[in-house]
Amino acid sequence: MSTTHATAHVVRIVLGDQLNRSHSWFRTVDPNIVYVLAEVRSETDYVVHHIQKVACLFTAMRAFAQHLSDKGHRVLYQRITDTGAVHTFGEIIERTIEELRPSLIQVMEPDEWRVDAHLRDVASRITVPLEVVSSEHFMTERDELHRMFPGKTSWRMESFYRKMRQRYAILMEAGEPYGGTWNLDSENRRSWTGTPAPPGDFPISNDLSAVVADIRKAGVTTMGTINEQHVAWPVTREQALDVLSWFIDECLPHFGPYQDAMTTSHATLFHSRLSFALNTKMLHPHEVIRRVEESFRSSEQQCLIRLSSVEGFIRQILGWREYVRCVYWASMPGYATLNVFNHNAPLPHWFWTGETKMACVRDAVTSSLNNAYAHHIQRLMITGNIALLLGCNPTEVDAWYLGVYIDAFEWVEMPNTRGMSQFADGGQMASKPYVSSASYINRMSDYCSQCSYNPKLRTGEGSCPFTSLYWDFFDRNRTVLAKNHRLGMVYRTLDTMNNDVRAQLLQQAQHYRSNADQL
Ligand code: FAD
Ligand code: DLZ
Ligand code: SF4
Repeated sequence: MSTTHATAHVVRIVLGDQLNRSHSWFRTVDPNIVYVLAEVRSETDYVVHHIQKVACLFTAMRAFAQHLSDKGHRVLYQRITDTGAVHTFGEIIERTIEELRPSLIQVMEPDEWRVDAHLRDVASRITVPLEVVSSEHFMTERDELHRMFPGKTSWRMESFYRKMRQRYAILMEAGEPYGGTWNLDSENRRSWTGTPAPPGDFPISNDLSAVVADIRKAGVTTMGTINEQHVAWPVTREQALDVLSWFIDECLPHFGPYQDAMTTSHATLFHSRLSFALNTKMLHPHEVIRRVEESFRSSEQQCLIRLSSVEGFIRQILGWREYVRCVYWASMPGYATLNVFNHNAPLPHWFWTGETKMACVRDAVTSSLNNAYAHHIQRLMITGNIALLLGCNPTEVDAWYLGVYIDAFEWVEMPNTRGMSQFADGGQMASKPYVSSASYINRMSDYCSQCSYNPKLRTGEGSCPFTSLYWDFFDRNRTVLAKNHRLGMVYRTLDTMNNDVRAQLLQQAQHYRSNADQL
């Protein structure tokens, strides 16, 4: 796969999450252009990643390089174990300049601020021009929020999403939302008690033993577990398309209503598991949306797929995914330090072991450690919820989320974690903090019946930590939150509570916060 040291006019760097076969770069084969992909320690080590994430990413990069080479492109690939390997993108570029003497270096727009800054620094040091081109992946530009909502410094996903539906004519009819409503979220809040039957077998199982051996040989520190011979993530475009077809056939009909449901008996329920394929650009968001809309329109006579499922799914990709990216680029680098509540508690040890008596947290953390995956509501309303209620430092929370999930890249991880789940931005991207007491978790899951704590008890031995911590959170963050009109009801309830009851709740919460590692 690697080329000789013959010179090249242009060197194009392809980052590990830029595996977009349809990019215009690859339309023609030109012997004067060399493509460079590299496994580097700067990327494996900026946070401790899940072993499945590193193994899948390296495998997908290797397969992509092989694909380019098979098509006749000149490709240089550095494996992490290569003798003489260098370990930043800057060093890769400098070495390539020395060896190939190009007159131009090109990169696709990186998705992370950290890498963007690094490449800008490299560009200022090298003698060859470095040109940045679009990754041709997203459906919005980095500065979209400024253009869509001039002068605003906080935004709401719903208005963004409606504009996107109109711009791309998705689920629209004669200029109006299909079915007459933009958002059918209110239909999507069912719990799951065994029916409908869970989806059929996931179509992918890869043997990644060889790449795992390389990662271990290189001494990369990782977290989580892996069953090396059966890794259930797509690592090529063909596999990603198989997952998309599987999702449409097996999951989409039930995606909407059970989107927020949680159960110990199925880790992914009707969720697509497409985020890794999307974030590494093996799939384009527009093609996923198109396939889903087409399957709905072709089945609508038979009513096989509900509009609420299709709308709910499309909103995640056309709405949330694009929106969080725009929030990221509108707010970095300052966003990474926001901490409106001054939360500074350490993340409890059970985030790395799953060893907690709270059944809901145990299930969400164990799934994360074993599968590099938890679905959205587990991330938001279980692990994110408890971290916020305990007052954990958002930087520690960010690092955990950025490491543990297969799909975690900072542009999408940080607005979701620091913004949506920890509300550390004070409401720049979400209108209120996503926290709940036991009653929500009990309603949406089968966790509480398997728990050492009692969801009905608010204080005393065995009382559910979520409930007392919930009231304590609003009580101690009154200065930041009391003026929020969406929280009027919460504060009215807190203020009309019997004084003794409130004092007991706050005392209980204080006890739990002081003993977080023992929960
Ligand atoms: P599905 O439920 O099947 O949804 C389909 C697709 O919609 C996903 O693949 C994803 O591309 C997109 N999507 C859904 N929700 C969001 C969202 N809130 N933001 C962006 N895209 C969304 N997603 C990531 O891709 N990377 C992350 O690092 C990440 N970190 C998160 C951290 C927290 C605290 C929370 C609350 C959410 C996070 N999400 C992240 C969003 C979401 O949880 C995942 O995209 C989703 O769970 C991936 O699983 P899936 O492919 O089965 O998704
Ligand atoms: C996440 C990651 C990891 C673990 N390793 C590599 C790597 O060795 N080489 C590479 O090019 N990319 C890797 N990545 C993805 C990058 O971190 C990602 O491309 C940038 O952060 C831009 O989003
Ligand atoms: Fe979670 Fe509380 Fe229910 Fe236990 S009782 S599963 S801690 S919500």
